[in-house]
Amino acid sequence: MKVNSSKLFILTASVAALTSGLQSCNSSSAGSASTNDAASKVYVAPGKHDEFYNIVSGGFNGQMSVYGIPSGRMFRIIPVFSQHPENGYGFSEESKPMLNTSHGFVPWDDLHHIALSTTNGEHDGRWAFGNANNTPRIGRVSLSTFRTEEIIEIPNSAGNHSSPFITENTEYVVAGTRFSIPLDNSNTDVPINTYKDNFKGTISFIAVDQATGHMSIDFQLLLPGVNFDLARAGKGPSKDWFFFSCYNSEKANTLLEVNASAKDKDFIMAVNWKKAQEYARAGKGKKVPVKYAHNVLDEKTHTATSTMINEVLTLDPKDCPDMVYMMPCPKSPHGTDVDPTGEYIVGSGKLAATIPVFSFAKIQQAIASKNFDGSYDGIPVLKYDAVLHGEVQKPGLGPLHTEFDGKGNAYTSFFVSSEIVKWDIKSLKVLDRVPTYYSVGHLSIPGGPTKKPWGKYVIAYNKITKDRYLPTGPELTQSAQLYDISGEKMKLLLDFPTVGEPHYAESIPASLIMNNSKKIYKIEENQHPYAAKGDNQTKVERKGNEVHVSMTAVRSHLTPDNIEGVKLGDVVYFHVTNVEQDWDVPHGFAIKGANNSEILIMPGETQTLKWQPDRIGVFPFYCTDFCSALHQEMQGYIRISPAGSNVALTY
Ligand code: K7E
Ligand code: RUQ
Ligand code: CUA
Repeated sequence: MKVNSSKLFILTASVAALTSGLQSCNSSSAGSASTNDAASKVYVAPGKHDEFYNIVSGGFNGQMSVYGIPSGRMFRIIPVFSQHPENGYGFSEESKPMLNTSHGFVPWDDLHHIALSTTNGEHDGRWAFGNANNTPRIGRVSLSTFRTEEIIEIPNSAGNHSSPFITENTEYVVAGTRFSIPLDNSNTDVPINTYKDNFKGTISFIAVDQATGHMSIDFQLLLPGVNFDLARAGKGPSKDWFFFSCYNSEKANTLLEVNASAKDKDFIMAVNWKKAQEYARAGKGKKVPVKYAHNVLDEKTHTATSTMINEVLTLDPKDCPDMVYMMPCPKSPHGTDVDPTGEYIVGSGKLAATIPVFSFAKIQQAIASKNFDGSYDGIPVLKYDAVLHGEVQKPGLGPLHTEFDGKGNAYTSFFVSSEIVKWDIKSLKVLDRVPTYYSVGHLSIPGGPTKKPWGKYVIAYNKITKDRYLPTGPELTQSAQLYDISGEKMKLLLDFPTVGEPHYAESIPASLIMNNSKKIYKIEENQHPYAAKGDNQTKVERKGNEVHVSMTAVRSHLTPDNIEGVKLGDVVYFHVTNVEQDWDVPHGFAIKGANNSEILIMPGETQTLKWQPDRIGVFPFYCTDFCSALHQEMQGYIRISPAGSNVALTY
């Protein structure tokens, strides 16, 4: 659909009007940027594979989703912080502990950012990390099973937005708090207007075990009460450093829209994490009491266990010199991004008229010569001019995020002027701009945040859809757009709808993942305590008022399929083992009246549905996944008798 420039102007102008301080709007690049050969460039013929996996945040649906690029076809939803009826995640007994927190069972969250694991700064295809913004957590998804394997809660945090961002060799995943809060172990019942005295910001450094991927909070930095927004680790020369954008350096606790935009500059905080690690090892930290959950999926039983941890090591910059510095950055920075060489750090002030680019070499010189501009809460502030490589002038309105193509170019998303702008990192000259439909948030170039971008495409994740698709009532699908960046000019190729509200996404060559993608779980490795690895191992056992059914599922029967002797007041656990050993033959299991979804069992594994019958009668159960010509025959009955009846247990 062609959208004329006046329409785009009205849309972006009304968005601009919502943002104080911005009156004018630039509509220069409106119109359709699509090319004639676009269709052939995104066409992946039936039976052919896409070139890239695109792992996309689901935003407020709490999941990650997997797409193919360039086709834009969606392959899978991976539930992380949300229950997912399709595969029983968060409903099965095995997966429920994954969603446990210090607040109890929290089966929803807001997943903003994806971080794919790297080795030596390049994608390695092992894991995808994602953050929970609302009840602070980090999840780790295996890129072999495409399942959530681990979730760790973050203490002393609220609004875990500045995460997960990773160091060059995935040594650490960081989690920075967006909302400053009174620390968990302090008096937390304080008047909100004592913000300036009582509220702290924290950044957690979560160590990742390279063999297993297991996460543990190594240490936490106690920082001024600003709002941490986004971050990037350095790479190459800057690999020991981390850069965090901070807004609300005014420390406002009300009407942030106005009060947190009072100052001309906020900060990008530079942290020498290697040094912080040394301080932590040297005993400079303090262990403080907290309470947070750590949930891990066991490989052999496919069962998650949740452990509560009650202390965390904190480091205070006052006790740790030369660890943290502030760099002034024009107005309310959102994204902070590091180029593939590791020398340039790009700040994106949402309300700024320029894009500042900092030089890592200059930062080092300024630190060595103590070229400071005072301090902020005791943290040295580096002089803006001393650390600046330069500013991109008049790039657009409302810069948010920047990705790189590995050829010396940067691509920045502009929410307010609704466009992607390509510019040269060294000369800071704007080279090209294309409109997005409409109001892009994050953007993604395959390998864009790594040392070795694959380039070729940029994908825009747009916040506003308007007229792009067939209308579906008051709410419209979210939208992504694919642009060809192989030439000098960017070319729009495709719109495709997305699930939830994508924030960040990463794309990785299919070749780095597809050969490792798990096909089956070996039945002989199944150590689930209730596994029945063949029909001869099926059984029904009573333990007090618990009835445990060890059932098998195979094309095309469930065993046992007639169960009697269960009474009202009993709790029934259906432990269903899929004894198939073929790729892509799941069986499902559901029972009438169960209020907790179904389960889906992959070949070789056991999953458990807990069911508390609420009345007497005969209840059918069946396989929910169409698995063979006789799928409809995969069914059975369980009889529930009155409490105290003497019907014998038979099956
Ligand atoms: Cu990464 Cu969307 Cu949470 Cu920018 S945020 S857009
Ligand atoms: S039957 S393969 Cu469930 Cu009507 Cu459809
Ligand atoms: Cu098994 Cu349908």
